[in-house]
Amino acid sequence: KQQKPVLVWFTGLSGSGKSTIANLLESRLLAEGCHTYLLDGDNVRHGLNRDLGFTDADRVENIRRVGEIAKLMVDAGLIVLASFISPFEAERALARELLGEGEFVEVFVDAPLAVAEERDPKGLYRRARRGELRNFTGIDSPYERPGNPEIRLDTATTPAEALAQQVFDYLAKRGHL
Ligand code: GGZ
Repeated sequence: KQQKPVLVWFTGLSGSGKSTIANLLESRLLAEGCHTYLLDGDNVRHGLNRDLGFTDADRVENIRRVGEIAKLMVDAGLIVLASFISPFEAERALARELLGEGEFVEVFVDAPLAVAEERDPKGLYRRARRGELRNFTGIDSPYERPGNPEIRLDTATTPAEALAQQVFDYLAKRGHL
């Protein structure tokens, strides 16, 4: 199977649907015979980045390391999906520069704060609102909306399967599959 390696970078609030969409996309890619790897908080923050928390400085370092690891994986020939809040435009831009325009696709998973907060699958927004959890993105820590993402997904109106398909179609159109 001939594939053109790329880093697909999902950014958005906690509860926006990043990981759901990234997982659906990965399943679609695997069904096509693509070689993929999904990086997210679950497999990175418990290992490589277990020394990092959620201060601005730690988030910057989290995203910097993820960019470097993703670059190695793209060099190895993989289609890499990265699913992180990645709240700062500067670090997303750094990942873009590291990979180069031909190997980077930024996907803004655009859910209004009210929608993400209403979902609150882990009760984190609730805890943040009560002041039990500090530096929570969207509550007392900033999220900088991407100014010029390749793809913006509207999760408030469209089901996750259709959004994953949108990204799949974009990758196919760009000749990555
Ligand atoms: C934001 C937090 C926080 C704080 C724990 N702020 O929805 P989740 O639970 O499963 O995913 C979120 C995850 C965010 O980690 P990232 O590595 O993606 O963040 S960043 O890119 O900003 O470095 C959330 C959980 O960790 N979580 N505390 N204070 N999200």
